Amino acid sequence: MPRSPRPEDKFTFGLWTVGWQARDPFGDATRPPVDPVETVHRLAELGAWGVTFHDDDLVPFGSDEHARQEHVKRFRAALDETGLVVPMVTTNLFTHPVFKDGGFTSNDRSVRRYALRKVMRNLDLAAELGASTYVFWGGREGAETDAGKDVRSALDRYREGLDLLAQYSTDRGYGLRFALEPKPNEPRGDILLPTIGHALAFISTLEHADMVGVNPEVGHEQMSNLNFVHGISQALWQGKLFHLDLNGQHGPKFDQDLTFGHGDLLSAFFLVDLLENGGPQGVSPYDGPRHFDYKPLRTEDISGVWSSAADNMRTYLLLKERAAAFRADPEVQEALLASKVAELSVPTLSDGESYADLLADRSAFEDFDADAVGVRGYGFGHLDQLAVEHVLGAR
Ligand SMILES: [Mn+2]
Repeated sequence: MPRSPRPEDKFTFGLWTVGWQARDPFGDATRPPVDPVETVHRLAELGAWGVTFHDDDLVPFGSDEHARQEHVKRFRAALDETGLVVPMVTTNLFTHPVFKDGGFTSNDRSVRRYALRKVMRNLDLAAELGASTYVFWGGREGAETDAGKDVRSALDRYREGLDLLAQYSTDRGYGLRFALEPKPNEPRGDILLPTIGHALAFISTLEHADMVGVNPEVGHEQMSNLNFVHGISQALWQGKLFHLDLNGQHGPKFDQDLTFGHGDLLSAFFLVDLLENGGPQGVSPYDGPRHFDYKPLRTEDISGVWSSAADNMRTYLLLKERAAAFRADPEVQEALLASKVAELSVPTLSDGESYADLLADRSAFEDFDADAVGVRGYGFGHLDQLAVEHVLGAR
């Protein structure tokens, strides 16, 4: 039995997750709308730390300034009552028909100018609510046809938009960090910056590259059949893991947004192990929010919504317990040693050794018995079995 979630676990949820009315391309809503104020109270009761939102989740699109102020005021009051924080905010540049060809990369210049203004207005609100991260998911930045989109120009415009917004945030002293969220497809046939790797390469071209990182989502990488743990590891390695979206996914298919762990459980286990124990001496290499971006199943009623929210946190804490037990198991430590896992952190050349020294080292080549070394097994299978048994609670 895991303990109950606590604010120090830093669990956060998007308003749009529990608030999803379960409309899909084939069917109508199966649930009523949920008032953001109720979401704040429910999440606080469940032990969450914070809540996140797209501008339009909090203030319906097209609201006048007075209505906007009222929505924000009610939300703020709920935050004050519960102590919930808003660590991340983002923009909806995908629902309204005006964004059907994208926001920052629409072929229509007037749409691009409108999109920038929509983000700027919401950056003001994000800063006002104390957010430290601003996420950009460009779900409509893409195409269905290669004929209709000049991808190099689209990337120019994407960069222009992010450079401008980074300058705006910096000039205003907002202290926000931007996090780009990759996704390969859906809703567009092909989305720009489809994977963590594409996003990292793009970020290196930005004027304010230092304040821009990534917000990878479990299912988005797995839709492309990529290993999420590897992607997160590289983002950490490059100092670019600014935020992350946890959920579940059954391999390459449509974006399922399942409850965390409900999909590839072993990957979820190794992800939690990485996030909680992956640093030197077992110190967490990531201290940001554990943010859930999932959708309660369309088959569930409103009570199923709140129980699924709790399930995300419960599964994370269970896996955290299992990962700690895995690390503490003497047989696992022995297996790690046999597999030479720690040896990979030893540089291939010694301190001060040059390639000339390597060339002079006969034991490295001339006298190296490749056949004998080639015979040795690494024991990764045994290590993996130990992990499986820990996940199953068998050890
Ligand atoms: Mn998703």
